Amino acid sequence: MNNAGNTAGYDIDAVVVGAGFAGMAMVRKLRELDFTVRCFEHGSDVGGTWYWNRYPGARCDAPSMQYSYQFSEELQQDWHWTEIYAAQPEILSYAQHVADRFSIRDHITFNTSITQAHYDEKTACWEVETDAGESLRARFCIMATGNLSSRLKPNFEGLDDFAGSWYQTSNWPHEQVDFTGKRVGVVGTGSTGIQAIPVIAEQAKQLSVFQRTPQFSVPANNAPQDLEYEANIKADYANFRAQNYTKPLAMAIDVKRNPLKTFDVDEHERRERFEASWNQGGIAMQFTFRDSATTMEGNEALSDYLRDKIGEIVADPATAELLKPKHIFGCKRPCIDTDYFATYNRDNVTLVDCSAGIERITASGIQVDGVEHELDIIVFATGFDAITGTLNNIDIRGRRGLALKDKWADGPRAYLGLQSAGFPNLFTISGPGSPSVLTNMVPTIEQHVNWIGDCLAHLRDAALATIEARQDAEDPWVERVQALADSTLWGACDNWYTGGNVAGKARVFPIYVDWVSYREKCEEVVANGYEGFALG
Ligand code: N01
Repeated sequence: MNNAGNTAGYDIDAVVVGAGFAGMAMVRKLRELDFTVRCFEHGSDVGGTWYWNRYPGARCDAPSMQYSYQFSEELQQDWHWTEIYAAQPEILSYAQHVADRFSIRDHITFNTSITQAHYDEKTACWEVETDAGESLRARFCIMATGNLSSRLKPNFEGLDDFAGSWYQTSNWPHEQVDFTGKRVGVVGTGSTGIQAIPVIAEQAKQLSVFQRTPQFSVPANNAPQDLEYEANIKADYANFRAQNYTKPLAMAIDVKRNPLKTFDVDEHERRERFEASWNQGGIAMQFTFRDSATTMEGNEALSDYLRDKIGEIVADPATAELLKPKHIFGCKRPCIDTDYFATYNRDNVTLVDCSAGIERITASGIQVDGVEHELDIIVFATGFDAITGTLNNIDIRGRRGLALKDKWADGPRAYLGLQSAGFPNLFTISGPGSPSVLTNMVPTIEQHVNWIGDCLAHLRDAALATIEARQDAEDPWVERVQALADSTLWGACDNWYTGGNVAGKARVFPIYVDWVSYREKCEEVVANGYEGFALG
């Protein structure tokens, strides 16, 4: 399908927005299928999340032998991950290697954002415009814009007056920031802050952590890659990947699935089992008992164990108390750390309770409860307008000029998280209504990429021009997503899953919580002739 300058009314088969792991895989897949494609990326290189979030301590919390592409056997055989959980520089260099190895960069325009994408019903084309003033017409528009890509700007009163330097973890400079001899303040104690704080503490003269809400965190127990383990996986990588696709979260978790519920065992055994999960580290903790994440009693037992752990690690009782979360485990995305709680035992680290809010930023620091904390550098790790933020920032209009952000004003509505009714030939990779951020992202991105690629090839083979989610498929899907979410405890407090961290944003849990049934449904839909989609 080489249609550049064609007479069919479009310049290119597909526009892909974003060159993170999703956009790169999509470009490669489309080229493999001989579609013409152009990808636009706001950054100056590939890598998405791993391009922007280059703050000290940034590291993946899914094992890298799994958080990696599987489309090329040669690639997965050749690449060696040096640690169980790779650090950001290694993941970024992997993305760059993939881009070079598969000539993906040839199709990417960097330093360029898509500002609008309007559907032209007459020609069944997407009219796309960039912030560089370029316009082009594409048959398909594929949003690979990421779930955590729209950073929340720090909007603290007085920030402009601050005489020192400030940084945002999600827009970290490419040059190293030197904290030596500096008084540093970190605002935010989510996954990002919890990774950055121990590393910054090692360099800074004084570190003040401004905590609004304490968080649960479990040690990663990261270690150098075990070469025997790596060799075993590489001996039959394809089978390992195939097995993982059948597992919850699309990930092999090295933990025996416990058929027991929390209170099926006595207190002593319960403690021993929690202890074993803690020592194993990573996300095993939440699978200690069958009901750890699903019932209030099970959750409370796990939460209490984790609060006790904080008390054991942190020497100062008042600081330990302040660090203990009051919410239940999992209603904010649990964190995985290296030496986070132990960092508060350092003489140069102070925890500042800003649960009543940061009053203002002054020329010389941050003021909380009338007390000014003097700082040379402030690091904001204050999170994202997740899942819909980046999509809503693009002027996307479907049939009859309907704006996607208006359709989604009360929460995103999409079928399988792949398409939204009224927006033909527009796809979202890991979009709202798919399992996305509750899975191991790279394999589940590839599942979407393959689904979309195969779908476009099917349309071409069948001489069809459009595919569009049907309203009567989308509505029950949205209800199903909500019903599944209601069976968990994850919507129980303000978090970025639900939009609860963004003022004025509609509160919805737009993530399908069961990867296994989701993948089966996607396959079933295709087997039934793209059931729930209108093909035209
Ligand atoms: O963002 P967050 P994040 N005044 O929203 C605080 C993924 N990730 O960047 O809880 C004071 O979780 C806010 O406080 P509160 C992962 O999925 C993965 O840390 O809203 N504080 C919170 O403490 C993760 O969940 C990896 O009360 C303010 C923090 O800022 C997701 O990204 C690594 C404030 C924001 O936490 C997002 O994590 C890193 C204010 N005005 C991230 N506004 C790995 O794979 C916000 N806060 C390892």
